[in-house]
Amino acid sequence: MNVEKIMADLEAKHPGESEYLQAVREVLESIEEVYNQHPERIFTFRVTWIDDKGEVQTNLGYRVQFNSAIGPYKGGLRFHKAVTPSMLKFLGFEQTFKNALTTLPMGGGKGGSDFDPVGKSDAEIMRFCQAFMLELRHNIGPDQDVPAGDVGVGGREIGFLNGMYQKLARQYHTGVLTGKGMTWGGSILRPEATGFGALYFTQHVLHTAGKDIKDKKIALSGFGNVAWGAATKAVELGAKVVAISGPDGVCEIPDGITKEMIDYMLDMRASNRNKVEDMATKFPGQAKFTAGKKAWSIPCDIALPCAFQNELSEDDAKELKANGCWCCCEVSNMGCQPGAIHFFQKNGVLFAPGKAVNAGGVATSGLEMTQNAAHLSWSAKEVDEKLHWIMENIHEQCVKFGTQADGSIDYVKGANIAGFMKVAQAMLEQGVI
Ligand code: 2IT
Repeated sequence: MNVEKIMADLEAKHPGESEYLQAVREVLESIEEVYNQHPERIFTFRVTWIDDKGEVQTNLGYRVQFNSAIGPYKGGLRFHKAVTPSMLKFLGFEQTFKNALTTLPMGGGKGGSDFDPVGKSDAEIMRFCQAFMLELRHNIGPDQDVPAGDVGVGGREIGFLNGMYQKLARQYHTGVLTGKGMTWGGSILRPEATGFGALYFTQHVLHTAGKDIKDKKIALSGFGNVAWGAATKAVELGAKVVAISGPDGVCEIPDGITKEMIDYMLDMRASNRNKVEDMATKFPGQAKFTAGKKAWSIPCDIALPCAFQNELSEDDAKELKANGCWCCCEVSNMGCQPGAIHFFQKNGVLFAPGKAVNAGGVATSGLEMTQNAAHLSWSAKEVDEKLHWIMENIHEQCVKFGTQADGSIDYVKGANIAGFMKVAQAMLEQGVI
């Protein structure tokens, strides 16, 4: 984040408010230098496990504890062959601001491994998760650091991780991980929450622009947990999901995704094959697979990146716009490349960034922690109402800090400033530590 750019934007918006501008500059300058570069702590560890052939495999595991000014470190674990410390640092950095936006008392963290789940058996996944927890357990706990899922880590993996944690630590607190199963401390709606929250946020963006989601065509990328939740809520709200995608290509669904197809996304995730083509094989009349193409090649009104960072390039943005797309809400963390964001903003395509749009996931993790701490569980209605309120509040914060002189809303600026100001204030008030 660049202090001068933020200040120039703020000065344009609040001309002459010298005390306010001075206070903001002070906060930004005092924190930025130290903060941007430096997570509080990074653990790196070796993970050895035995594959189904009886051979020893070795991976690297990490936990980045980025910032704890607002509460215990909180953020997901990513298992993906491309995981590096750099990737986890960017995710931990984003997570810190995102968590601040949720209004809940959570600091920022991220972790994971370069373990590649593709093609692994359930038994191999279990042995890997157990070996990973053998090390990770030393640095986590309900008031210390609370990991959850991310790419490659869902309910199955959280189960294996939690089982091993409890066995090793002999501590049966339910709040060590979030995204747990419903019978062992999980929150109802946590699996759906990232996608549901993203659609609630999208609705606010659309309503603020005088539009409605009903009957709109949505192209989304991925077919994992986040894409599944987003597709479920999109259909419930009357939109039509016309594309899903995977690393192998895109499935076009001209008549819109059905409930059966959405259910099948869960089987595709559980199979560890990582191929979206399986949807077209299962539903040949309804889904048409094209190898090597992205979801952004399918004409739509709204694009929802739900897979991986940098998955939407400037060229993709141009193709989307040329095909009639007028809104992109980033659901994946940093899903759009800078050139794509710039193009959207310059060409009148509504754009909102991941740290605001996808915050419903970690927010509901926060609600899971609350339920665990109080030893109770809330109903779906209660969780959904809280999730609604949180997404509305995040949207309001974006409007407050991102409204431009011409009345348009820069959601990127709004989310960055709102999140940053809260973290910076919490750090300043707690002194040099
Ligand atoms: O990127 C994210 O916000 C997540 N992967 C969810 C983190 C969490 O702790 O629920």
